[in-house]
Amino acid sequence: MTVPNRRFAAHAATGLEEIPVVAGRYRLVTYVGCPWCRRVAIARRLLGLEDAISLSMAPKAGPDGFEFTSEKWDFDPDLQVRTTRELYRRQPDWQPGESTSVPVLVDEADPSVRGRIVARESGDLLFDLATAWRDLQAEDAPQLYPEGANAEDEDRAVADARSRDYQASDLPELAEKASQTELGMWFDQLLARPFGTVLHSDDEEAKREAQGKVVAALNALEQHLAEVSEQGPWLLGEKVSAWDVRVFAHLVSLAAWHSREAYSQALAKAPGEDEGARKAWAKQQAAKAPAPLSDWPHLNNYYQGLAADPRWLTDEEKQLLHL
Ligand SMILES: N[C@@H](CCC(=O)N[C@@H](CS)C(=O)NCC(=O)O)C(=O)O
Repeated sequence: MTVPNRRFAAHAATGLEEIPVVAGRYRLVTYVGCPWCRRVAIARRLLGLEDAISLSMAPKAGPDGFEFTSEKWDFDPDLQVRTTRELYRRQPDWQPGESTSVPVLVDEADPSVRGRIVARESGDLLFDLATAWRDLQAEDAPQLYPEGANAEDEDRAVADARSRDYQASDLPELAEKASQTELGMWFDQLLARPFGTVLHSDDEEAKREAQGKVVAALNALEQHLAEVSEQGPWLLGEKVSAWDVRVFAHLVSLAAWHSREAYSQALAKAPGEDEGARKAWAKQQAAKAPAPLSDWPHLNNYYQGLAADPRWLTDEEKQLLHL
């Protein structure tokens, strides 16, 4: 058995196992460093769904998954788990060896288990919050997907886009078409997943190849932003879209990685014996390092502008990510 990934009931036509859209029933579970989680967390804030969907954000990564530490507790007081893996182990349908990834959405109304995992794919959650949850969104919530977007068409388009092998040079044509699904898949294939390889792979060859993809994708995004900047501040010019949410969420992780690298390089060079003084020196040096996206000025501008808006990046997230 595997923990299911359900979709919201507004998608009746899909025939998928569905869950109802109800305010106050679900909790989004994230890890602060995870860019896939960040997509959903940003959408929740932008759409004004904070009161409708509660949040448990793990601030730390540990040996047993992401840890819910705080000044007061070393567990999550609502879910009553120490880590995200513990939450998975408590699920009746989870078996050892199966995925323990975040983000997840838990149903707190299910009496059989405190926090039953009902959804665990960031792309689906982003789409569902933006579409199926429309009635509960703030009145001035932005429209992240085009009017009339529905899960049935979306799932078909996602399956189709998944089977394609996008190149960085496809971006101008995809941007012209402005399909959220294809732009999202282009980004996942060329930047989001390769960036995961850069961070986590032990294979140097695979890492180098992934790094090349990330740089090519950043170059293509830079060129694109330079072209649309006359029309407005967003990736599609005038209007914010789900594409911005995906891209910004990963730019934050890129910036956090850059900041960690700058710090550890400085620490290796820090003079003296006193650990505290060496760390303080490294912190000062790292703060003087060039901005993470300084090679891509339009992208840097785009990132800095959104990072200053707490709906896109909260003060708590900035502090935890050393940004
Ligand atoms: N398919 C997932 C991928 C999410 C993902 O890769 N999450 C990572 C953190 S960034 C994770 O939870 N890794 C730990 C694990 O799988 O146990 C999604 O997009 O929702």
